[in-house]
Amino acid sequence: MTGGTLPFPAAQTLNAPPSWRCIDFVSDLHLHAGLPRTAQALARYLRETPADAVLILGDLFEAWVGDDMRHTGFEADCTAALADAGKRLYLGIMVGNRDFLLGQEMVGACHAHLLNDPTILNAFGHRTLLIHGDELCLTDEAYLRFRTEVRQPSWRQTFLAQPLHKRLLVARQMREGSAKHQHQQAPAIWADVDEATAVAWMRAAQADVLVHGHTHHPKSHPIGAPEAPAGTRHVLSDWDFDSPTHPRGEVLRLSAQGVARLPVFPR
Ligand SMILES: [Mn+2]
Repeated sequence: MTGGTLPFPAAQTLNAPPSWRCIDFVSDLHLHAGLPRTAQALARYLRETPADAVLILGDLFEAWVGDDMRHTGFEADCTAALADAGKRLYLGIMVGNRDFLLGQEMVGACHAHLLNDPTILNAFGHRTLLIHGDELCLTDEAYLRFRTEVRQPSWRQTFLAQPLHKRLLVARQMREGSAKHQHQQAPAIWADVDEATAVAWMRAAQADVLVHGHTHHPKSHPIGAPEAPAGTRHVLSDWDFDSPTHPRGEVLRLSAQGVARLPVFPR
């Protein structure tokens, strides 16, 4: 597949009310029970942020095999922290490639709003295109075939009809398979968002800002050819405060003054 050939999917529009002063973006926390500090960092961040809206752009959870996961253990604690925030501010949750089965029940329990991928955010005089990013990593063809399959309503229904312990087993097997796959790849050839297609999507959305996660390579830079600039691309940071060697986590904050990258403090 070459750049620009993937049609722009039907997008949802989120109009920021005039009362909003600041909007935060985070993504790729990849929460699971083995990352207690990262979960604590999220809870603290949600308690302390002055933002009117927190928009989570995918892969909040490392694995999500159905909204019934929210009732116990680690996931129940995360749900409580999210729900506490969702009662005070606009909490938007977009699913990623890891937690694509997160659905309305979980979102409702968090007092949150499910964000379509893509969503166009109208705020502070800009149209900002929000995506997770996996769909535009066009070189990862095996993954894109998998994505098409598992996003079918029939696949979802069949999978979710299985008992929770079976679904958890499948998730573990998929994660182990994915870890093996990543291990075999040289670090230099990680899949990135196809910029030509991203520019085509920005034009289709009439957006001059693009915000996405997924690649774990945070940066902000102009996008589009120099003679035909399309605007600015902001790639979000992943979070991992349990890493002994490289603890990390960042918030992208949008306001009338522009965009800032802010560190997150785990405790
Ligand atoms: Mn992802």
